[in-house]
Amino acid sequence: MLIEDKYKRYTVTAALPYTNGPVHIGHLAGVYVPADIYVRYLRAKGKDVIFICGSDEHGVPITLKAKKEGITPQQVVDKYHHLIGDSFRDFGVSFNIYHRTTSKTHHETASDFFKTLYDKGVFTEEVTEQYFDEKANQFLADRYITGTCPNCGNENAYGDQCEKCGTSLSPTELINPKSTLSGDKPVLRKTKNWFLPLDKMQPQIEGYIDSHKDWRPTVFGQCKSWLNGGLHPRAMTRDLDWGVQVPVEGADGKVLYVWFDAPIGYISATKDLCDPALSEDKKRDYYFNEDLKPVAAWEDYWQSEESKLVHFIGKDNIVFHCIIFPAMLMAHGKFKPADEVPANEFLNLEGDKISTSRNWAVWLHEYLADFPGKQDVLRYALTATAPETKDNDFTWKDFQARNNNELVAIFGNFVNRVLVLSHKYFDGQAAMGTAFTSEDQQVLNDLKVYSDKISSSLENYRFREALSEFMNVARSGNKYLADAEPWKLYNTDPERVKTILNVGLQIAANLAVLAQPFLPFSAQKLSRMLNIPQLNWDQAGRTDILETGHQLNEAELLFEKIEDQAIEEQIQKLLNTKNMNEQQETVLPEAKANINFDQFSAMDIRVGTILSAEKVAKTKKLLKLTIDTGLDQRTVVSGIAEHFDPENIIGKQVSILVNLEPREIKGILSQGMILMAENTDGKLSFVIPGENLANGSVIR
Ligand code: B3M
Ligand code: ZN
Repeated sequence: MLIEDKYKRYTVTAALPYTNGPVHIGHLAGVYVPADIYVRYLRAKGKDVIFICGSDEHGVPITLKAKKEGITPQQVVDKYHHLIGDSFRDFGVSFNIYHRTTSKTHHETASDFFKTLYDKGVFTEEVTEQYFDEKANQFLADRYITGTCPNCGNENAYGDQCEKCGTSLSPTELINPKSTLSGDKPVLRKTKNWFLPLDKMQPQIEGYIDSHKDWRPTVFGQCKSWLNGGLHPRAMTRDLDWGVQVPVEGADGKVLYVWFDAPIGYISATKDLCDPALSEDKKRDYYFNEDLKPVAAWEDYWQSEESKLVHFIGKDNIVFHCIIFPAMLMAHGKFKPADEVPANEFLNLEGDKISTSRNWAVWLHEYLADFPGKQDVLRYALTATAPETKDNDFTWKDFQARNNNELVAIFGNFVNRVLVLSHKYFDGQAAMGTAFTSEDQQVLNDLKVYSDKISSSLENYRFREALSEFMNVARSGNKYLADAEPWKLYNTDPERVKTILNVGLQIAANLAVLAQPFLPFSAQKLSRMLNIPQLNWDQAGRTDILETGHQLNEAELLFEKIEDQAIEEQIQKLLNTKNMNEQQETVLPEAKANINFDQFSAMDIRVGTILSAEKVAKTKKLLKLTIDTGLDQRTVVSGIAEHFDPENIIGKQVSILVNLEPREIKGILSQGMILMAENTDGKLSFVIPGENLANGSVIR
C-alpha cells in the first residue's frame, strides 16, 4: 500500500508570500512548483485535496515598502496581490484559492483564534522594555530595526531574524540596534505584550517533533537544534498599526504578530473556500478555482485525524511551521498540527544569492514576457535542480540544456516520432499490436515499474528523483524506437511496424498520464494530440490505454529548441544588473570633520603644467614629474603610474599643492602634491581649471 492511501483527504498549504514585491524563480523552485506537483499527483489519483495559499499582507515588510513608495500599505498589497496571483495562475500553480490576510474572514478568524487562547489563559502578559524610535514616534518591531546578529556577527540582522545564520531574534538581542525608519539609535520604552509560553510547552512540542523523525534531515535537524537550545516565551503581539487588532481590552494600538496571523491565513482561506455563499467578487479576488470545489467542510480539512496536513515552505520558515504554529494549534485544542513539512533549501541564481533589493532574480512575469508559453520549461528546469537537500544554483545555460537536450531531444522527439509515423503509415490510427517480441514486452512491462517508482518518489517528496524517472520513460521509448527502426521496415514488414507503433503509442499515453504533475501544459497538449481525456494516475503502467483503431489528432511539437541568442540576452540582463549594483554598492568614504577657514587658506594650491614624466625605477605606482608651477620648476613624485602613461600626460595642466612639506620618496625629493579626483571604482582624473590659466594661478 502506498503511503498516500492512508488518508481520506489532504490539506496542502504553500507559504503565503509577503505582498511587497513580485515572485521569482526562487519562490517557484523552493515552494510552489514542488507543492503543485504533489497536489496534481494527488488529484490525478482522485484524492480529496485542497491546495491553499494567499497573500501575507501584514507585517513590517509591507509598511516599509509603503513608506518607501509614499503610498498606503493597502495600496501596496492591492498591487502585489494581483501581480503575484497572476504569476501563480500563469505558471499553472493550481491553488484552490489564493486568499488574502487583509480579508474580513481572516481578520475574524485570526482574532477569534487569539481570543480562544487568551480566554484559555494560554498567554502570559508581560510589560517589557522595547525599542522605540523617538523621531518616528513608534515602537520598532521586527524589520523596523536592524543591528548586529549576536550569533554570527552579520551587521544587517533584522529585529526578528538574522537572514545569514537563520537564527530567530528579538530586537533587544541585536548589538548596535538601529531604526530602519530614522537610522537613529532607538531608546527603550515600557509596553505590554502577550507572550506564547513556548518554554512551558517544550515537552509537548518535543514529543510532536520526535514523532516525525522521518522528516527531511534538514527540517528535523533545525527543529532539534531549536529544542536543544531551549524554547523561550515569544511575543504574539506588536506595537504597530498595520495588522489584525489585538482583540482584548487594553490593547489599543497593538496588532497580532504577523507570524501569529499569517499561518492562520491557511485556515481563513479554507473557510472561504468551503463557504458556498462566497460572493463572485471575492471569488475573483481570491483566484477561486471553480473546477476544484472542495467536497468537505473546512473543519474536516483542519480538525480531522483522517486529513493529512502538509506545509510546503522555504527553509527560513521552518521554525514558524514546525514549532510555533503547531504550538498555537495544540494550545487551541481543536486543530491537528502538520504531518509533513517538506521545506526546501535555497535556490541561487548564476552563483549568487537571489535578492529582491539587488534585483538579482528572474521575475516570473518577466520570464513569461521573454519566453511566452514556456511555463513548463521553467517548471522542468527548476524541478530538475530543486534545492531539496542543499542550496542549488540556477543557470541559464543549464536551463537551455534541460530544454534542448531533454525536453526537446528526448520527450518531445519521442512523442513526435510516434505520432508522425502513425499518421504517415496508418492514417493517424492506433495500429494493432500482434506478436510482441521480448523487447516489446520488456519496454511495456517497464512502464509499470517506472510509474511505481515515480509514485513512490512523489510520496516521499523527492520531486527531482520523480522527474528524472519520468524522463527515463521517454528515454526508454526513444531508445526502443531507435533500436526497432520502424521506418526501415514499413515496405517489407508492415505488420511489425504496426506492433512497434502500438508499443510506442502506449508509452506516449503513459507519458501523458505521468507528465500531469510536472508539466501540466504539455500533458494537456499531449493528451489532445493523442485524443484522450486526462486520465487517472492509476492508468499509468497500463499497456492498452489506446485501443486499436483509436483516432489520433494532428501531431504538434511539444517543445521548441531555445537558441543561444535568447540565453545570451538573459545573461546580459543579469550582467547589466550586476554592473548597476556594483556602482550603487560602492560606498563613498565618510565625510571628514570640519576645518576652519585658516586651515583651508593655509594650503597654497596653484595651476601648473607637467613638463616631463617618467616611471620611477622598480616601482609599480610611481611617476616622477617635473612641474612648472609658475613659481619654479620642481619635482613631484606621484602615485599615478597605474593610471596614466607618462607620454600621455606631458603638457597637461594640473592643480598642485605647492606648500606641502617636501618628502623623500624612493630617494627622490618630492616637492608638493598633484590633486587628483578618485571615484569609488578607484578611477583617477586630474583636477584642472575649466580653461587654460597661466601657471602659478591660485586655486582657492
Ligand atoms: N510571508 C515569509 C515569507 O514570505 C512569510 C511566510 C508566511 S507563511 C504562513 O518568506
Ligand atoms: Zn546571524
